[in-house]
Amino acid sequence: MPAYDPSNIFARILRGEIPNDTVLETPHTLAFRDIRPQAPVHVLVIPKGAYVSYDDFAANAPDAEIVDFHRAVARVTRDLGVDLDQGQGFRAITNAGEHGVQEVPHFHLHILGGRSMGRMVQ
Ligand code: DGP
Repeated sequence: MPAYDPSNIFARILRGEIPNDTVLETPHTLAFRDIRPQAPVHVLVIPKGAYVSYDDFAANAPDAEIVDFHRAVARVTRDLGVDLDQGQGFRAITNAGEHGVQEVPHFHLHILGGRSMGRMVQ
């Protein structure tokens, strides 16, 4: 696992150095709109802790942070109306490392919805 780089853009957002369009904040998690949205709903959900990627988070975060993060994901899908009770669904993806073409080295989950996202494999 590469060392966590505290100068990454999401660490700066968490420190309040860069503004963001927050949709939800919980004790361990922040969700905010992606600056380059690829769908009508495009939100990034990030843990407040310093984790490089999903495997880093899943392996190393305390249980309380992991639960808080996933409950926050569910709340975001409900609050933005893309959950399956009120909406038509969403896609949740995370990019990790070079092959995942991860741009920002702080673990984040993309929540995309508001339109059909298409098949992943054509
Ligand atoms: P990736 O690391 O490839 O999973 O994608 C990073 C995403 O982060 C990309 O969709 C654009 C978004 N992004 C990059 N910089 C900023 C920023 O300063 N603010 C916000 N809200 N989003 C950003």
